[in-house]
Amino acid sequence: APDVVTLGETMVLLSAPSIGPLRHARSLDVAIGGAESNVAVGLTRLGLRVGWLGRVGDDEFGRLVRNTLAGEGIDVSAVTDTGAPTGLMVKARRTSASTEVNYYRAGSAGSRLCPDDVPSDLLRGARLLHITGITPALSASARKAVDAAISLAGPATPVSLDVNYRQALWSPAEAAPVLRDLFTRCDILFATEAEARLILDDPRVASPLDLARALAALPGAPAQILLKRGARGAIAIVDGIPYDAPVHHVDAVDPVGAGDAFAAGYLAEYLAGADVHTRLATAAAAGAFAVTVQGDWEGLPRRDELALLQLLDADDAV
Ligand code: KDG
Repeated sequence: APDVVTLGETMVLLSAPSIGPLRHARSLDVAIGGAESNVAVGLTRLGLRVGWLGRVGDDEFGRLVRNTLAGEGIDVSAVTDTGAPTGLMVKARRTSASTEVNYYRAGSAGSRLCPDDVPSDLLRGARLLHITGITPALSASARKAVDAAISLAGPATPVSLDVNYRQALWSPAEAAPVLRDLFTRCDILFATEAEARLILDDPRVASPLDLARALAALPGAPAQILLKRGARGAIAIVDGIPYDAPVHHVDAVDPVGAGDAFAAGYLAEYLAGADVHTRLATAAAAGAFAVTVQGDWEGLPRRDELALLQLLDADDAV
């Protein structure tokens, strides 16, 4: 049985290899991406067994999603949906420093995920369930699938939630109550500063540490709160104690997927029984690796590659 189970939508990711308006791109690279499967790849490379649940279309893109994840060693329990196509995500680089993502996923196979797609036996044996705030934004049935996964995992299985608010999928007013509910049902929370403000609904809270503390003080708050600050690092509050994650200055070429990498690094060490400093060190390292490579997950490190970070880190360069 897998150590970790996750569920969500994984799309085919088309990205322009050249910089500039997408309509002038002469070709597009074909890959895949999805927040939860990105985390699944990261955890697998760090030595865990991971099960991914989702839906793909009965099409070549669906077969690409399935093959890629299976090829990474993930236990794929994907339903093939004959009634809808695999969703697409298109990534453009308008300038060398900006990445823009557009979805073609409304009504996709992945968004039709439903509670029947969540096998109880898989969850019963898992040591962790990982979910994101993307899945409940996809459809009512996908939201129910997330609820079913949490229920099936049971109170003894920790749940990690990456808030992953996506403004293209729902408004803050729609998202806030759903995300607040998930917040009280998770044990480990990953959020950006903007996402923390969305959950808190308090624009007065200013510093990152105050934000993290305010989250930790909410009723039903998870014991582990990770506030991600991109290139400025991350703050954790674990069992009431604050921690700082290391900051790495690397040559970032594609920021998409950094948060998933951070989550994978943190969760892998958490499941290995490591202390909070080690969890944060691996989280920060995995994030640094992810952003130095084009693609949402391709740059994720294996355990034996983590030491290569010193070669990436501009802080250590002479
Ligand atoms: O975290 C990166 C993901 O956002 C990306 O891989 C695509 O799952 C995705 C989404 O819905 O934005």
